[in-house]
Amino acid sequence: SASGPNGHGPNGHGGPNGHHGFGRVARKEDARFIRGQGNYVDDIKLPGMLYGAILRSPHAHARLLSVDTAAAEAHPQVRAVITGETLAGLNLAWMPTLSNDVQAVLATDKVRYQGQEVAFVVAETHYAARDALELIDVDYEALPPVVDARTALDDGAPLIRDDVEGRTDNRIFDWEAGDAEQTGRVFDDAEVVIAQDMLYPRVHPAPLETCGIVADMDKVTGKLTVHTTTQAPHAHRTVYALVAGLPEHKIRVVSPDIGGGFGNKVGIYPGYVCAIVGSIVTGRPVKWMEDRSENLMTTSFARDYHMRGEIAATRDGRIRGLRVEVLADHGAFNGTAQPTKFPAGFFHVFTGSYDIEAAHCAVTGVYTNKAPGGVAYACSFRITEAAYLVERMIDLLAAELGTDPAELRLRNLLRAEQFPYSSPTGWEYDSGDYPRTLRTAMDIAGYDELRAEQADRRARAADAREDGPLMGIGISFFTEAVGAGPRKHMDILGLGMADGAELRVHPTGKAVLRISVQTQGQGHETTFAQIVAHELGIPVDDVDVVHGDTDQTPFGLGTYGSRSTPVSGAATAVVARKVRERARIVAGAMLEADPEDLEWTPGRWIVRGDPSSGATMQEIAMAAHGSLELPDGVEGHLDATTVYNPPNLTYPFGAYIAVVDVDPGTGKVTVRRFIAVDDCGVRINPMIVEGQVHGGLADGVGMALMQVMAFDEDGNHLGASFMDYLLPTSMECPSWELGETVTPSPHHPLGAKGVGESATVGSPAAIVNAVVDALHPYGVRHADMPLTPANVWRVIQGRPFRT
Ligand code: MCN
Ligand code: CUN
Repeated sequence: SASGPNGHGPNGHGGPNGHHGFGRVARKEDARFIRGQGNYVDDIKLPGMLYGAILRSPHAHARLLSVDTAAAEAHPQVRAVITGETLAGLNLAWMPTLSNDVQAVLATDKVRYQGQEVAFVVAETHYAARDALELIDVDYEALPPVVDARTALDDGAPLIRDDVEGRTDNRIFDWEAGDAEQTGRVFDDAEVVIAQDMLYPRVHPAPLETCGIVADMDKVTGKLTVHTTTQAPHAHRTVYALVAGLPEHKIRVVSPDIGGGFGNKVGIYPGYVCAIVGSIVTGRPVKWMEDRSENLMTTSFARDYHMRGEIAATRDGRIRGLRVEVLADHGAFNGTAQPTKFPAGFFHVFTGSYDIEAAHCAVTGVYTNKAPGGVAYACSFRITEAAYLVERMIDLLAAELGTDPAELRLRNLLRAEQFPYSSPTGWEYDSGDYPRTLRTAMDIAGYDELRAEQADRRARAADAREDGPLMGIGISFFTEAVGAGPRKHMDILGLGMADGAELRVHPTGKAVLRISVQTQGQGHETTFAQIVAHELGIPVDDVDVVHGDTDQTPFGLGTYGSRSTPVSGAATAVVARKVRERARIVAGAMLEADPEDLEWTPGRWIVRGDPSSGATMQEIAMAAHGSLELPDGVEGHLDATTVYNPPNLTYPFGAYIAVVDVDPGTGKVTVRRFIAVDDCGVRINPMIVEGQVHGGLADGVGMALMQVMAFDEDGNHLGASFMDYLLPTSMECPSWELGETVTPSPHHPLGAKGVGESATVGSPAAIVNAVVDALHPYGVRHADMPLTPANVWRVIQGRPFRT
């Protein structure tokens, strides 16, 4: 049902959520959020609950000589002090990471980054636990740290992972994709070759709610219940089962309301394991909540890719080859989250949206003395870095050739007739019409007029030596690969990436959908109800969505990589269609007709061609639970279950245009306008999609202009508060100008593609391209993020202004 761009129109029939399907339905979950009645982990208070706090390393790299806990244990309110030694006795000092490495839960031998977990105190109150941390006496022998990834493989670099037998250096992996030889040949006879080094700095997802857990081990039943901030409850349960040796049916993971995830809540952190052990040791529930600095210093970072890009082209602007070398800083333990076979995630989709003959990338991962657990922050598994790289390279090429960057893109974008498209690094893009999307963005922007305004301003600045702001226009076009993923291609820690769904229909026609994905703000309680309503023709308000509790939902891998709509959304459509088919048989019995002779009209099965003879979903549901005689072999009720294994990923895309003004006196960048045209196939709820895009665009402003997790040469973390690590606010954001095109995914039952990370992936390059474009009269080719006033000012110092 490729309805118009806005689904079935605003708010449809009846009250807002009497709506029977897709469209701008008001978010159901907001009823509690706007009343301040959300229920977050830190709101949970269990009888007898204790509080945990973590002692953390002040050093980036040091040998642990001794940990004296006697004074802390003597504190009247302290119930337990757990150290690495305690955990080693339980065989829990180390835990597996999402990348098949191991990570220290509490340090036993060395500390390997500032903020690493050293001891865990459990006390009657949060304050007592914190106070007792100061009574623990730790003796460290400081070691030289590896702070800059570019020195990690130097001869004589300090060895970080001496816990692994036989390891002699800080190399984690070497990985490549594409055809090196073919790409080499294309570069050898290319007319134009351009190379550029660039850094995608280390940033942080920084959700407003930090990470936390309430662990409750019931010694009588042997059942462990954890309430926790997780984007993937079922995956966490399986990892706990494997780590702790507990059977899965004795573990219940509950994820209540989540105050933003952005990838930060995919992994399992040492504090979670400590709280569980704390509950086992004390026999009481234990709560542990991070504070802001702990969240910024120790949990999943994002990016930290040192990239060298090379692009080969003809003189008249036909791109022929792309080659990339990456040095990936993974921190002290390789805890990045991505499908097992892909140590650099989906970075190798880096040819992006262009028709390129040959491509090759080589990625080397290294350990450094920084926090582990990368890939988080709306990245589509490293596609953020990939999209940034290719979009910068295209602008560099445009500048070299003296071609307009929009023109260069239009000349090289994949054309509609090339889909499904097989990329040089092995991807099959499902659908797209890229030039149409870029032209739509250019129309909204008034691209030609903007270029004319820019030329005029530059001329005036050159003639009159005006000191006014410099205007820049930046484009980025991105393609994502989201909806991981087909079982034959990918798994995480051996777990396949298919999702279950269960749908029950009560006798009165009200429905309950059970899914495994976990909303963190994306509005699943609304959009998944809309999918069921759309398929069964019942009101959205008649569908309840149950999620975030492993005891109540089918298995599935959770919400990240914008996979909820592509995978669980598809599962929901499939299970609803199963219910609809069961309803057809019941309707046949009710109408005394052959089910084959019935046809579906929204909400009703009717005798083909006779709308006066039919049964609504509500009537059918009642009959299915009643005394109506059903044909032999047909079970009563309408309930159904399914497991959806996606045949391919979905490939959403978009064209973004940023207009910036740069003050050459201060280096301050103002984003004057931002045009975003997204294509995520069929939109279930256009309002929620636009909200997702707004959020991601703000992320882009943050990364492009403000954010970096910096470290000094001793490995001290310099961004551990919101005074130093800046979040964009409405003050830094323009009023977003959105457009859309709709190219349905041919393999998704609803034609939908994911969208939750699109704008974060696509927007940084547009802003950086715009700033570099503004600085063009100074001969600037490239500048690394974040383009803070100081960085921009420094880049243009000593350079003459020439048009
Ligand atoms: N949607 C739609 N039509 C489409 C595609 C999506 O109506 N064609 C709706 C979906 O039904 C869902 C929302 O848009 O309600 C996002 O869907 P999807 O693209 O499937 O992404 P996920 O639900 O899997 O969300 C994950 C994604 C990721 S990975 C990060 S990171 C991120 C993001 O979502 N974190 C977020 N957006 C976020 N938004 C909020 N408020 N908070 C976060 O932590
Ligand atoms: Cu990469 S952040 Mo989102 O996939 O949870």
